[in-house]
Formats: sequence, structure tokens, C-alpha cells
Amino acid sequence: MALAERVVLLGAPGSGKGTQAERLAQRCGYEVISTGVRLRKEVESGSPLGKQVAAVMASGKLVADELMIALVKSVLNELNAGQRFILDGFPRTIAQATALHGVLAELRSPLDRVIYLEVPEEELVRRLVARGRQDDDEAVVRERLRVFAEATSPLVAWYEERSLLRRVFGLGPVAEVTGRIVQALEL
Ligand code: B4P
Repeated sequence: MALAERVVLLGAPGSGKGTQAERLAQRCGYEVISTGVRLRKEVESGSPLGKQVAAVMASGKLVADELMIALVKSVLNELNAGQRFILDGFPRTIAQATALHGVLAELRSPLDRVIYLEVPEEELVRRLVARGRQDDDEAVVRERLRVFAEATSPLVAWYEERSLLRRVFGLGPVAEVTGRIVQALEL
């Protein structure tokens, strides 16, 4: 069975996007483009971009669309033609989704699936507070969930209207969730 080649992994903070993207890379050969991982590397290295985004990330807010769009555009332009990829954590706003749509149309390689990883809110808070990353303090986690509901959750309907969305239940053992995603990636 053929799998989707160009995928967006959508989900609330703590839904397991990063965890699952890495497993899908191993299992199915996707290149993972994780905006969260890239931003944290910039912050750690103290680069100009890192300095610009550190406080925003620590507060649980979203980094500006223009910065994120420029970052992802340059990564996509450098991918080898035909390389399968998963976008983890991008897009997070309608403006980002619209820009992504345009970039991929120019590259003549449109998305072929969007996976929405659904996890109940109390479990999201539990997972993130237990992980304890710098932005996993409970007050910041609540803010990230508020921002998700306000800015990112409209993307579910946006992609549903374009017949790209598949919902995947994200509770349960990590390997089981991966299995559900692989099924949802079948074309
Ligand atoms: P991200 O790095 O994308 O982080 P996340 O959404 O919080 O986490 P994710 O869903 O990947 O959860 P994970 O697998 O780690 O973003 C961080 C920040 O960067 C944002 O707040 C924002 O400021 C900025 N940013 C990133 N992209 C942006 C964009 N496009 N625009 C603007 N700003 C942007 O899992 C979480 C925990 O759950 C882990 O401890 C994991 O082990 C555990 N877990 C996973 N699956 C599990 C399971 N099935 N059962 C139990 N535990 C599980």
C-alpha cells in the first residue's frame, strides 16, 4: 500500500507530534522538519534568530508567522526532489498554512495528508508537566493550550475542507499510536 509522501502532523502541545514524527522517520523514511526542534537549537546556540525568539517561546506564545514561514520555506527549497517529508509543528496558523500551500504549489509537490493527533486536554497537561522542558511549567502549558485552541485548531476545519485531514486518537502506547498513524497515511 502506498503511503502519503508529504505530510503535516497537527496536534496540541504534548499530543506526541515530535515523538511520532521521529518514529515515522525510522519506520517509513520520512525527513522530519520540526519547527520546535529547529527553534530550540537556535536558542541554545545563541544565534540572532535564537535571541529573537527565546522569550516568546518561554512564554508559550507563537513565534511570528513571517519568521516561521521564511524558515520552513528555506528548508523545503533545499529538500531533494521526491524526498518524503513530515512537517512537525508547522503550520500553526492559517497564515502559515496558506503560505505553505503556496510554496508547495510552486514546487509542484502539494501535501497529500494531514494527520490530526487528538488527545484529551487533561492528558496533555499531565504529559507536558511530567516532561519538564523549560516551557513545560504548568502556567506556560495552559497558555500554550489556549494559543493552540485560538490560533491552530482552526486548521482542522481548513484541512478538512481540502479533504486532506485524518483524525488519529493519540492515547495509548506510543507504538500503537504509530500504527494508527501509518494506517491513516495509506493513500
Ligand atoms: P513544539 O516543539 O512543536 O512542541 P509541542 O507542540 O509542545 O510538543 P509535541 O506535540 O511535539 O509533543 P512530544 O512528542 O514532545 O513547540 C514548542 C514551541 O515552539 C511552541 O510553543 C512555539 O513557541 C514554538 N513554535 C514551534 N513551531 C512554531 C510555529 N510553526 N509557529 C510559531 N511558533 C512555533 O510529546 C510530549 C510528551 O508526551 C513527551 O514527554 C513524550 O514522551 C510524551 N508522550 C508522547 N506520546 C505519548 C503517549 N502515547 N503516551 C504517553 N506519553 C506520551
